[in-house]
Amino acid sequence: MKKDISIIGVPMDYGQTRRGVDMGPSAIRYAGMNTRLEALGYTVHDEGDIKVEIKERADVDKNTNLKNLAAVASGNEQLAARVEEVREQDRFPLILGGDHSIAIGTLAGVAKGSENLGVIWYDAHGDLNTAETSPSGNIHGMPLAVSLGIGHPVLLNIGGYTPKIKPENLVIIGARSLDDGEKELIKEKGIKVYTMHEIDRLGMTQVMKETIDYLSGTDGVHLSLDLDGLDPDDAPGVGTPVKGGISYRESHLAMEMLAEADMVTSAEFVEVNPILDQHNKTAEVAVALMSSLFGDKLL
Ligand code: B3U
Ligand code: MN
Ligand code: MN
Repeated sequence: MKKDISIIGVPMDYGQTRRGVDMGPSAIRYAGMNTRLEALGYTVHDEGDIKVEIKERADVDKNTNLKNLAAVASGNEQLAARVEEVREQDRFPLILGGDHSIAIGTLAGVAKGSENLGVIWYDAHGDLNTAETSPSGNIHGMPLAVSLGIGHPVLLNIGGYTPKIKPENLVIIGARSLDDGEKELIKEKGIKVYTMHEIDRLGMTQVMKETIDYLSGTDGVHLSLDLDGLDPDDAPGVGTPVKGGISYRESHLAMEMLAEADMVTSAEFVEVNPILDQHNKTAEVAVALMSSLFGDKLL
């Protein structure tokens, strides 16, 4: 892992309809992120937040079936540019959400110039919808499809190129709420998915061993961790909780195994909504998981 970490907050809530997720970056900082990472020997450069323009919140557009396209696109364009700068400085980009639509900008920045970036998508959802398959028009349900090159041209062109990643370099972990169109896309593209069924059956140790092995030939791995991948008992402060999720302990194990494999080159922690949380518990979980990802050991 690089010894310099650059933190970028993205107070974005236009990718979905529940207010408060724009305060995620503050909640995560408040939970003691910088101190935890510094205690592990890293130099933390907190670059502050992207300026997300305040726009009138629009309902789903009849022509595009998307909500707030312009606001989501402009925040992501800025993010893509900032992430690219961090990479040029040879630092580890650590992005704080914000709703998951920000993965479009993060991936645009981290995948630039990389033919085979690996991605771990830790999430209850697939985020593989398009305007055509989305039940909601919420762009936070679409960033993975967009990164694979499927979606609205404005979103595809963020960062100036498409696609950002290849389906064979992607592993989804924790899925338990997939829409029909997403299931079709998974089958069509042959995407590797560990649903909760496989996690229960194989155990997290095996799931992570296989994931690490599967991604071993990539040029680095981006971890996109949606806190709703965890069980709502452990991470209640999210906009779309889904029962039966990954536990706190399994998540720590997953992060520790990634630290051991030393393959993660960028990460984002998204969908922390302090308004829906219990005493900042979900932000604290995010920080605890970051600490394991960056090599904290129990002994
Ligand atoms: N798949 C649904 C729900 C959803 C996706 N991501 C979240 N919720 N967090 C949709 O709206 O696309
Ligand atoms: Mn998500
Ligand atoms: Mn999700």
